[in-house]
Amino acid sequence: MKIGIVCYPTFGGSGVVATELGKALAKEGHKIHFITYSQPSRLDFLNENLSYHEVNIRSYPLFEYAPYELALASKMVDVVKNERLDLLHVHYAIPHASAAYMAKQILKTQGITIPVVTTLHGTDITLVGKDASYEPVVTFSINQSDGVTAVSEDLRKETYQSFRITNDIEVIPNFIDLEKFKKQKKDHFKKAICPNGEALVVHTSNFRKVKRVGDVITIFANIHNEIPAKLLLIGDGPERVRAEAQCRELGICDDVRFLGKLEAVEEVLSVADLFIMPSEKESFGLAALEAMACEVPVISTNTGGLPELNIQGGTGFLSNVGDVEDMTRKSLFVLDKNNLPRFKENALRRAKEFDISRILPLYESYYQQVMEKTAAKSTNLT
Ligand code: GMT
Repeated sequence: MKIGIVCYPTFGGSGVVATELGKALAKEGHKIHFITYSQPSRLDFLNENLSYHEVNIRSYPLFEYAPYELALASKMVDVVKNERLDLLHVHYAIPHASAAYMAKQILKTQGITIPVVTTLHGTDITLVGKDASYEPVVTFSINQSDGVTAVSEDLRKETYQSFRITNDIEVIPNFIDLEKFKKQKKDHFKKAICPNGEALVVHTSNFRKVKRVGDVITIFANIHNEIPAKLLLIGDGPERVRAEAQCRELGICDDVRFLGKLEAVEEVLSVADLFIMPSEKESFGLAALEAMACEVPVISTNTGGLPELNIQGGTGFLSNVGDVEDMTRKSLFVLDKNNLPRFKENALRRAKEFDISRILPLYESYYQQVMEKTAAKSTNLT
């Protein structure tokens, strides 16, 4: 198949899923064309099956806000036509699904039918999409997509609850490449961070409010009061400055390190003992899956799609949003030397259920289904 993939090229989960999916499809022999405003951060190589088309956004003094959606739609038209694509797969509804709708209508006037699959990732539904400034467009473009997928059962449910959706939504969960995300032997690294055998706690996120990084710091400070421990924070974003201030107030700066955006997250996860994800909302929790693949148990909230990934008492524990005392107790239980090996084993076993080799065929067969349905519909119309 020749597939156009549209996504945010940054470090965010939706961009990571889109890029890893494209790379895996290319390995299977499909021709993949990424259409984004800059080269996706995980697209570290290009080959005969992988191409990248940059969306050029022309600025003009009249534009206070450059019309990105129009530039994107124009680029989609161009790539679909010139590369003879079979399907467009857009990740994150805003503004990709509506731009794809526009591209599809333009192409229709030129006798070209292009099926569009939209994947809902989370905040495009649970936070931003619901806002009155976007809701009508999000509802319309989901209903106009030829196929819609959501990354968890919970996100599917929430989409039906929050929008007037007439389309079927297929659940295809996030996935992991276990070749890349696996526990590596990094004893020297562990020794450098935890010279006295301290427990190593890790958090990865984009440091937005929804991630509740403040709770990570509070939980860690509580753990630190009980046992020798270190905290590594990976990623960057608006809440980082506040989190740094909180560490200073709690007097734990010597045992906390902010690593910023990292390419090789798996190297840090390889030496971690516990991953904390206290999010307010989380449609799936890809960062937690990455940790589990590296044999790291997870303490998370019980919100969104997290209970579909993290197993209570198995791969870690789940608590109510904001219940830092409960998350502390559970963290200490998991970190107990008598319990940790069992949790680590379970985390890896669970991660294997989301191996890319299991999830990729779900996308391939869904594409096939959508293409057949769209072709049949357009034949009936002519
Ligand atoms: O909030 C993030 O982590 C980024 C965001 C995105 O769209 O880039 O992630 C969402 O999509 C990921 C991939 O499908 C999911 O694993 C995350 O759970 C989801 N984030 C939220 O729902 C907050």
